[in-house]
Amino acid sequence: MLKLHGAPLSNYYNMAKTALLEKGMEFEEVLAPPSQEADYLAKSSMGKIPCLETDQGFMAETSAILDYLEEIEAETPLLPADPYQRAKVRELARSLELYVELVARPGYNALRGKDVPEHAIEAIKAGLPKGMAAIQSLAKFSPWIAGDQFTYADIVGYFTFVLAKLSAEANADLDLFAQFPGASEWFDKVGERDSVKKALADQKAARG
Ligand SMILES: N[C@@H](CCC(=O)N[C@@H](CS)C(=O)NCC(=O)O)C(=O)O
Repeated sequence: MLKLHGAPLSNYYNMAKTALLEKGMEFEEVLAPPSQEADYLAKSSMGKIPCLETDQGFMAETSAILDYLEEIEAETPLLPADPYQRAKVRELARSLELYVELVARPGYNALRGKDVPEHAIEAIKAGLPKGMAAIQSLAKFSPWIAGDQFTYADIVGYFTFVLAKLSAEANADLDLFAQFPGASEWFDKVGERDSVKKALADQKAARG
């Protein structure tokens, strides 16, 4: 059986977990913090979470995990059938990670009451509006982020914005959805899915 290693506090872990839940796949959760210990680095080369344990070995990087799940379980697809549309979903998911999640991430300390260095705040203020403009040009919200099919870009988007919105508010006094028609409605709609509710409930329980 597949084993997902990581922790429910991680937004990346929750992306992989939500995809497994959406697909109705059997999996076991193995609680593992990020680690630079040799035995964990052998499973996840940067020591990050999540990583997925399969019969053939381990893999890390959420985008690789999402693509792998899609290839082994195509009955409940999280990508469109058409190659161009599949690439557009991947383009959107990659853009969410590179231009929103990773830009907002240096500000997450503010959400734990810790200091964020001034240079990081400046990078968030400069980078997030640019990243959001890119997402705005790609997102459709009709009703899902990439069009009429619920895809893994919805999952990546949801768990990106859960934290990125808070980071933008705390560090840059910026409402990421303010000038983004359809974004709030889409976010709420994704949040109503059983898979997402389960991941959030487990996250809440882990916070104690
Ligand atoms: N690019 C990685 C990012 C995963 C990631 O950053 N995970 C965080 C937890 S949310 C982590 O393990 N942080 C510890 C570290 O960076 O050493 C992925 O797509 O899975």
